[in-house]
Amino acid sequence: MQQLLVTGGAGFIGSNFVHYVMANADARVIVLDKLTYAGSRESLAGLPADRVELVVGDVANAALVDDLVGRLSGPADAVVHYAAESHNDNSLNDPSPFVQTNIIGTFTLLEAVRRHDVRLHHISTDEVYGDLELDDPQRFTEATAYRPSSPYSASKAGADHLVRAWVRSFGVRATLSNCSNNYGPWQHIEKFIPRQITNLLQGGRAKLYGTGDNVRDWIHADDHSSAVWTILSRGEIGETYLIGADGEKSNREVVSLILESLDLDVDDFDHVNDRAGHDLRYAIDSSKLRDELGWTPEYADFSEGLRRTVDWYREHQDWWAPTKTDVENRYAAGGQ
Ligand code: NAD
Ligand code: TDX
Repeated sequence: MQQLLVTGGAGFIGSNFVHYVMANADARVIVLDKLTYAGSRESLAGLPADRVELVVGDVANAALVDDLVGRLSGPADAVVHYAAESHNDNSLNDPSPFVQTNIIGTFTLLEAVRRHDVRLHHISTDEVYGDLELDDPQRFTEATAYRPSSPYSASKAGADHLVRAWVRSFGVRATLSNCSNNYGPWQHIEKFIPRQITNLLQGGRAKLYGTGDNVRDWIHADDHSSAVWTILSRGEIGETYLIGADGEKSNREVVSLILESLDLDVDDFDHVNDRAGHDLRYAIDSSKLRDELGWTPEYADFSEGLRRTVDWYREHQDWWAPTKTDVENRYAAGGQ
């Protein structure tokens, strides 16, 4: 049976991928996850114990990573690397874990897959390309130059460069993907969409950074998982694929849709302090993935996906409510 090592598999997008693999493939998964504040065992609950093993540990722990990668020996076995510090605001407050996990962690993994000659798929973000003007007709493509803005995106850019260098210099069998903003179940409530939903569910108000004109290109996490699976199955070694679902929306539009889905007034939000260095717009052209590998997203209707996400947070208060006060206190300290 195919074996996958999924780093960061107890986080938002990694756990979605593990569920996807269990539902769609005949594979076993070892999850390597440090269970930082962003990881949760609950996100993996209910999966078959004989096919999913959770190893709690650090992707920058060379001995542990070498041992786990060494267990992969079948022709279709692979590492799928999601583990990262992932929140821009946190990277502005303390960049150090971002450098450690995103750069040193990726380096550690690369050395292990090089030693054991194991296939790697590296998960990255559209933020490595910096931002676009609101009226720029060009979207990001695989040829766009790197121009990261924040400590988070710079650390992801550094990791991407390491992966490409290991492909070229050492013949490591790796593919890369850079995806746009994800939404869906199990996303940490520090992030934009779940923060607004949970504020409103608790009777608070939505909080828009700055003017709210910033644009993000939203994709449901299920579609990110199917895209990664497509690349893992049919992608060409050494290639990068951009993943996006044509989901551009301004933050203000997203807040309005969330307010509407909760039957609240669409003006029921506050403008709060802007993020330092706040990227204006991201937008992905995913033609290469669609044309060369035949991938298409399933969630065509963002407002429907968002409504389902609102329902999910309503039904999973036990998961998020215990951390809500701490998260909001941290935002309040920064005027956000
Ligand atoms: P997340 O913060 O929800 O989850 C990250 C997971 O990694 C957590 O389970 C955490 O415990 C684990 N982790 C952190 N440091 C670790 C370490 N040193 N060793 C082992 N595990 C560690 O993040 P996410 O939103 O699910 O993002 C997953 C990946 O997808 C990241 O690489 C991120 O850069 C990328 N990405 C995210 C988005 C998005 O919109 N969220 C978009 C594009 C790409
Ligand atoms: O309360 C808020 N109000 C607000 O207006 C928060 C938390 C955010 N925002 C804005 C900032 C961004 O313009 O919403 C937008 C989205 O913010 P985040 O959820 O923090 O996402 P972003 O910074 O765009 O990065 C995300 O997408 C790319 C992920 O967190 C990254 O891991 C991924 O690489």
